[in-house]
Parts: sequence; C-alpha cells; structure tokens
Amino acid sequence: MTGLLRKAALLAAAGVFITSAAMAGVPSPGNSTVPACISLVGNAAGIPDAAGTFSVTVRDLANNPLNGASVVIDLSGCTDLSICDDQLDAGALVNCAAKTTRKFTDALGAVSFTVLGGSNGGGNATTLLGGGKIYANGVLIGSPTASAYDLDGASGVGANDLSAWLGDFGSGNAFGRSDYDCSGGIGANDLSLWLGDFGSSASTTSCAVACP
Ligand SMILES: [Ca+2]
Repeated sequence: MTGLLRKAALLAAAGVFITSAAMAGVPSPGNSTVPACISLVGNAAGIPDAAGTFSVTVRDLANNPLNGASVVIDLSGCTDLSICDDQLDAGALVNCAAKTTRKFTDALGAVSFTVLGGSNGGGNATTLLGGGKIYANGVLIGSPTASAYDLDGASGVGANDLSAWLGDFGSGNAFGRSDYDCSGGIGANDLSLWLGDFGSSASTTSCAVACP
C-alpha cells in the first residue's frame, strides 16, 4: 500500500468511527418503541390502576437500547387533562408547571409508566388525537393520544365520568380523552373499556392534589 492509500484508508476508518460514535447515544424515533395511545388512571388505596401501565423502549440510531435515558411524558398539549402532583411512584419526577412526568430507562432501554390524572368534566373536552408527547433525552419519539378514565377528575371513576364520556361520544368529535382503544374515534368499544375499568374498582380514587 502506498503512503497515500494508507492515509486514505486511515481517514475512511476514522470517518466510520466518528459516524458510529455520533449515532450511539442519540435516541431514534424510528428505532424506539412507544405506545400509540396512553390512558390516565386513578388509584385504589394508593395502588396505581394497572389499566394505565405502558412501556417505552429507547434505542439509538444504531438500534442499541439506551440505558439511563430520560423519558418525559409531556401532556402540556392536552388542555383538558391534568396529572396528579403525586404519581405514587418513587421513580417518577413530576413537573406540574410543565405538565410532565419523567423516569429513566433501565439497562434494556425500557421504562414503564402509569400516569395518574384525569380530565375536567362533562362538556369540557378540547384535545383531539395525538395530544401527548414522549421525549427521550429531549428527542421527540412519540405523540400518543391521551385519554382519561376519570373524566371529571373527582371521586375516582364513577357515574359522573360515564356521563362525561356519553357527552364526548354524542359530540361526534374525536376527543382523545374518551378514545381508550386507540381507534381514532369514540365508540362502543371505548364504552366497554370504560365499563371494564369502572368494574375493576382499580381507579376508585382521584388525585389527592392535581397539578394546577
Ligand atoms: Ca370521576
């Protein structure tokens, strides 16, 4: 190999190295796994309702899982939803002003959330589909529709929430807060899911303190 060729080969190798180093550690929306929709839930005796549990897996541009990535569920775009000041999860860091809750991924790049919160009552729906945002290390990796079983934000999941759901259904608008099955509209299957959650008695209690 001539000197010139050797230099060229070294430069090419260095370029590959720099490129892969830059790719490592940057969350990739295409390689990460996020839910298409999420549901805010209540709790029962301090236990978050598992109906709201979802997972996020963060992978980088080289498709490697990212350990310790900061994952933020940002509901600031959902003006008809509020999250609880206390998520009953020692790993969840709530920023009330930003309407976010943050956790960190494990060695497999995964983290699970159960977001506690609710909505603001019958006739008050505003947000359509895809109102939530999920960020990993500041990179937007998903825009799920965000729903809530506790549609009036009081007294857990009960009859008044059903009334609010019926109002959303009757409006003919695709309000995200009442679309539990992620179909992109409000229909009989969402009612079935709401009834299932009501019947489970896992969301008997609303936020002790909802973020203002
Ligand atoms: Ca309620």
